[in-house]
Amino acid sequence: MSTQVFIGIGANLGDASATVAQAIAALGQLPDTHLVAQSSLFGSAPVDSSGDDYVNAVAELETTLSATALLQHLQAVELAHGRERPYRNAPRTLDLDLLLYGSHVIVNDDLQVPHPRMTERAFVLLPLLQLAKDIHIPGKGQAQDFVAAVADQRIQELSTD
Ligand code: PH2
Ligand code: MG
Ligand code: MG
Repeated sequence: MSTQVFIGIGANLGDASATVAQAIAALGQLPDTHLVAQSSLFGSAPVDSSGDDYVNAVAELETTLSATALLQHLQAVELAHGRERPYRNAPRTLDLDLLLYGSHVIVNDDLQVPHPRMTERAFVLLPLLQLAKDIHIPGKGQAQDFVAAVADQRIQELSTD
């Protein structure tokens, strides 16, 4: 049985648009995984972070990987793009966040799913809703019900890819 998964993608160092596009391609190459859809790329002001505007997107996958195995692959793709972690929310070449893993709720030392801050961030909600306007966030509610509260966060669609 495969699981529907949504990955949040963000970058604000280097050629962020190119990095996000390469990351989406890399997600499509993961073992036991299909890339189902990708959102547009969005430009967004840093939230609790610094530096240049981010480029953000969301990818929808179908996978038979466990959440833990998928997380390890995401971290390998981040490292392949030169990700360093000098401090929390530091500017980053590439950030891949496991937003939703089916309707599972996962809390362990390495992983929290749904991503704990996804309902507070326009750069997650808008691309996610492009792909799945009726998506439900386990333990939280309908994703679209959180959009009004993030209307003050600056974000714009960069492309219609
Ligand atoms: N990621 C963060 C912190 N702040 N801001 C924007 N605009 N986009 C991000 O992807 C982002 C952020 C932590 O992962
Ligand atoms: Mg993140
Ligand atoms: Mg992350």
